[in-house]
Amino acid sequence: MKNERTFVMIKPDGVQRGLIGVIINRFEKKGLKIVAMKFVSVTKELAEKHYGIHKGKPFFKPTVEYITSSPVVAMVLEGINAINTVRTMMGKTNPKDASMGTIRGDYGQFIGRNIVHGSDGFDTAEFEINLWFKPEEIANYTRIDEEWLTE
Ligand code: IDP
Ligand code: MG
Repeated sequence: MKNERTFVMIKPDGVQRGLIGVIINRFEKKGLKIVAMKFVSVTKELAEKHYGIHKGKPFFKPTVEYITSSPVVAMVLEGINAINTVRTMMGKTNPKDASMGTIRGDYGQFIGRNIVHGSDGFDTAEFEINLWFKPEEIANYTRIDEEWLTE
């Protein structure tokens, strides 16, 4: 089990539907540490870089349009197994297939409105964190509950 950082975004529908607080609250309660966070109106250029791996796929253009349609909350979360923990907490890409108890399963209904993004692996996390944040925007600190969170 490794201490990791992962990039997480509350997508435009999450912001518009007033879900910022409940989503952040889930990650906080799990014990993931927020080490960077900002409210961003995403440019087409940033969206295209973020989803660059999907360039050429039929959902690329609509996804770029979706992500640039309204502000998002971008953050870096840190914790043991943070990358997989966030993916598990988000649920499957299509909210229709996502288990109840996951963010997408509890709050979403359509694949093109799936509320939240989380990096899918170590290399992607590094790429996305560097794409969205400058090093000085990421904080190094200890949370007072850390020693009670780990064994
Ligand atoms: P992920 O967000 O669970 O990692 P990816 O396959 O990496 O899923 O797709 C990136 C994003 O592109 C999805 O979260 C969703 O917003 C959008 N997307 C993926 N597949 C489709 C699709 O078939 N129709 C519409 N949007 C899609
Ligand atoms: Mg992905």
